[in-house]
Amino acid sequence: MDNRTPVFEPLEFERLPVEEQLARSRAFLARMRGRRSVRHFSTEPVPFELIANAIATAGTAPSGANQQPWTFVVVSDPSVKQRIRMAAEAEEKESYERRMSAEWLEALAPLGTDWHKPHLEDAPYLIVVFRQAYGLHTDPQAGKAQKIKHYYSEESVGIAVGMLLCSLHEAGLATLTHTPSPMHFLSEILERPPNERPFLVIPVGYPAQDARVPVIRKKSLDEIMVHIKG
Ligand code: IYR
Repeated sequence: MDNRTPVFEPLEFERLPVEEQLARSRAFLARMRGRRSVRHFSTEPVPFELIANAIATAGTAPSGANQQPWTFVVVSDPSVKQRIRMAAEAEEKESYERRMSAEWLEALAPLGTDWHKPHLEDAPYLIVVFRQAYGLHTDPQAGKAQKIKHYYSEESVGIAVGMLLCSLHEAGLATLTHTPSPMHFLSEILERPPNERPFLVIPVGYPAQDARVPVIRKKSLDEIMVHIKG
């Protein structure tokens, strides 16, 4: 059989009573409303399985042509975390002091961020997410690696990261979505191949005892939803 011929199987789907649907949906919303981006981490260790399960959850995400164009690099080695912090702070210092526009700095002002990134060392784990801009397939006969076009890789990795964040939050952990810029230093430090582009750095751990977060508000449902009714 040609491997491009689709093979179908019955969908496994549990139809829930509507009361249970509503209860689950409300409980999930309430849980997710408690998620915050955290910049003050405790150094307390975290069970590794929580990280592994979150990445496995991200791996269930839908993706363009089911190409799953992601690699999640987990860093717990203190010396590698330190190198990442040093490189990120060097880029961020340059960005905050010279590269970012006044408009950008003004947009960030309510969050109170700056170039200091101690959380990159304090958090017990960094999950560095890479987007595979294209795939590499090595044909055992030809021997030479072939480039495979990837579709919607940005969208795919974004969805997977959303699911990763939900899993980590649900598991009682704090996260930050950190985008040092530029971030090619991550490919060098973590020795990733050229088809993998750094996408996000996610420090994961327990919040510090005295962790503080900026007072911000999320838009209301009315502000974000448009319902076209028949
Ligand atoms: N990458 C910088 C700046 C930054 C940019 C945005 I947009 C943010 O929402 C937050 C920070 C940093 O990580 O500090």
